[in-house]
Amino acid sequence: SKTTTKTPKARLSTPIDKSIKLDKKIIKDAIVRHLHCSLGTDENKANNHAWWKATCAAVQEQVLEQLRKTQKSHYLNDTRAVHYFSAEFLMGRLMSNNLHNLGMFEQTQQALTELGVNLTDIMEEEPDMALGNGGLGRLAACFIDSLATLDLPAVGYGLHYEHGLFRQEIKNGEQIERPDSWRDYGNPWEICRPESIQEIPLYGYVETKYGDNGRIKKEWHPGLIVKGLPWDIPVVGYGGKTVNVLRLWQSQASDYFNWDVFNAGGYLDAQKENVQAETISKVLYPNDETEAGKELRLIQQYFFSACSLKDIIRRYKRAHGDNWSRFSSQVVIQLNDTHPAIAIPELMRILLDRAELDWDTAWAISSNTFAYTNHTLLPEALEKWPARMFEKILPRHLEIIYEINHRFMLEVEKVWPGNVAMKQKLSIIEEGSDKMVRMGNLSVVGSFKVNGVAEIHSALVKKNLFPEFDHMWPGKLTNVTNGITPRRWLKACNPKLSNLIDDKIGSDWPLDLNKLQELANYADNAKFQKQFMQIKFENKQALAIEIKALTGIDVDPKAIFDVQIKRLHEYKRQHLNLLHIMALYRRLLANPNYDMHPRVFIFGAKAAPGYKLAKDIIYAINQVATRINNDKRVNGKLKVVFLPNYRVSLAEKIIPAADVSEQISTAGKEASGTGNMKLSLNGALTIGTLDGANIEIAEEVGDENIFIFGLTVDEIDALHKTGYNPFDYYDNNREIKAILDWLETDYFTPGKPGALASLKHSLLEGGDPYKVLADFESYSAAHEKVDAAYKDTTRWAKMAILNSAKMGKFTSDRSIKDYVERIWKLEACKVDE
Ligand code: 475
Repeated sequence: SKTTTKTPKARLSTPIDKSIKLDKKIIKDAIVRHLHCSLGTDENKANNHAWWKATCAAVQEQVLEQLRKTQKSHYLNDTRAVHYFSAEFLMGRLMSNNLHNLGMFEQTQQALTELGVNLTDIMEEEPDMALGNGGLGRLAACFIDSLATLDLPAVGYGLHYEHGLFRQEIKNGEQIERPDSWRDYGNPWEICRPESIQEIPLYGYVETKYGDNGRIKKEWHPGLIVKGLPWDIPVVGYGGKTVNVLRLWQSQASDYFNWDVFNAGGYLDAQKENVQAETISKVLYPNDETEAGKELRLIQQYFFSACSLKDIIRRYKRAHGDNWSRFSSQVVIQLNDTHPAIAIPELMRILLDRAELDWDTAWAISSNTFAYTNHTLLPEALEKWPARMFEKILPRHLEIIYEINHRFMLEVEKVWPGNVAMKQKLSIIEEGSDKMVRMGNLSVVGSFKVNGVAEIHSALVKKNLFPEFDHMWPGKLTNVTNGITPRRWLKACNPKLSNLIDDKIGSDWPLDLNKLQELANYADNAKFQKQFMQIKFENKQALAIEIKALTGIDVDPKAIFDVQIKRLHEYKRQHLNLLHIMALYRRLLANPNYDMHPRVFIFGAKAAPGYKLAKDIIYAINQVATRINNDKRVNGKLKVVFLPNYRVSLAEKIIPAADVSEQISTAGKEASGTGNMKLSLNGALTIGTLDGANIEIAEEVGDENIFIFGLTVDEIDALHKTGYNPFDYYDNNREIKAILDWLETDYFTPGKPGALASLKHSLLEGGDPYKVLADFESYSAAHEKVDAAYKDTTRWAKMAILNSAKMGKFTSDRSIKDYVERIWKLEACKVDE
């Protein structure tokens, strides 16, 4: 039947009937056909890379069929759609995810086995799509998975970086950055769409004209035009019905401007402009939560925002012509942080200068189209651009921003008459010797909703970051707690646990994660505990092999695997973890019978290349690791592993094998965290502060199934106000003093005394801005509780099971349903069969 049904609520699609249609014979034939016809090789000659590509091509056939059906349904229904604008999409690998979501994993595995090929091996051939730094980019990837799974009309828009996040090597304990070349041998999942190229103006000047009706008209004469070429990555929903797209823009030189130079014999000059244009999408900025303030970064942001807006408008006009009245009821744009906030003045420019609407009409459309997500309160991450740089690159946009601000200041005047200080505080323009454009303020003023990413974070956004905006527009600021896709972060990455869960409670939990609650009924069941912990053990064995291969270090899977995996940042406090490891080491040296279950501390972290102290911490972890791992005296009770090049595909191997999850940020600093959710879902117990989503995780699992320690947000505030002095802890705690002094010797850096001193200094003279010393004792005490709990194997098994069982809230499907209800007001659109 060819009927299309609209359902009022996001529907949970019934899983996987593809399996019946697609048997392994068909898959096998398709793989062999692609080996022959697309790759020009055969079964005897093909290496793993060729098998991987042929298998991708076979899978892509199914993907593209569903993509066509989805696009047709969306077109025929003329649905309202969400457009997720993000400078980052940290997708990782796509093969396993696509196979699972299409419901053809097992058949493909069997088909390949019959061809003498191992699916797990060939999946290792796929480079990660690392077009993001960390949490913010991975959240975008989880969200587009959920959007497709819930049959919601959605497009992801971003940049097609030629080089994603750098590859990290460790040489003599130090981080070395190497370029990431994820596309050197092509990307079998992406489709180039030259028919949808956009042209984007930059630089130049603005001319003021007087139109026939006496109205002032502005005309921007750009100094450079670049082309945006879209690449589409299909995003397969679970159940394989809806396939949405992630559209990523690549910059190219536009021949338009270069011809004159070229014809005049200036071939090389023309090439220079080409290089400049193509630089825009060359490389992802590797800064996590700091703003570099670089011109190229602003151009990147404008480039992808402008391409995406033009793309949206082209599609809107196809259905609605020049009638703009329905724009904001058909289009909602979610700004993933302020990185795409330039889209706000860009839409205003199009509505004013191109469509020639009056200001109020244009503003009504624009401000009902955008919504903004804030991901961090760290002041160094809040984007500000020098007005002078803005004027050079985007002169017309700066004018529009001034006008937005002028009108906003009139509103402020109404609420706080005569209050100059208030105007200075709220202004989109920061006055001073160098005027700055505050992108956060612009985003709040130009959006109809603003959300934080966990309850406490959203409360702090209201209380500390934007209190006056909350007063002016009650209800505009809201919360949507983050989530993760259980398809990638349990079903695909932990097949053994997934199968056990299927056997116990059935197989619809990937679509309805609250079903995991039923596992709580087996938390005390000795047989289930044994099965659950046996799987954890086997996952640890597999990780031990990986650790050996990557670092040469032997670890015992019977030890506690204690994991801290995330970007390296002082506020995340990897150095608190390290100080505690040194404390354990010291205790073991002082007392060889010191009672502790053997522990392996595992780190994975990249530091921004320009972040000196973060790199020093990586070096310190590696040096301490080398010393401890080679010290016979610790008697196998302590190992430290730094896994190089932490990324999505490595996370998928670490997380199923973790016993303990370190979530130890200074309270008030981690907006949400999402690794905390992934680890708990896979049965790791959290040791963590009352920060970000840890608080909501604790609410779900119960205080008895999590190890909470440290100062609360209010206590940190109070400490800050009374005046925090790290020397109080150094002088009064002998263990802290001994450890910090140890860092200054050459004990961990033979022949190089003082090589780790920067760490000590940041914690003492540097003022210990993240209160590491204040939380040390409480952290150490919490670790003693972890140790005691692990020794009681029955108790630990129960706690681990309850962690998995209680993670239902943290599926990104729930986050997306919250966005739909509170912000987007979207309807699901089923795809015709
Ligand atoms: C938070 N990245 C996590 C996660 O909401 C939270 C900033 C500037 C430039 C480049 N990248 C960034 C972030 O701000 C970021 O990743 N924030 C993170 O967003 C998702 O779970 O707590 O730190």
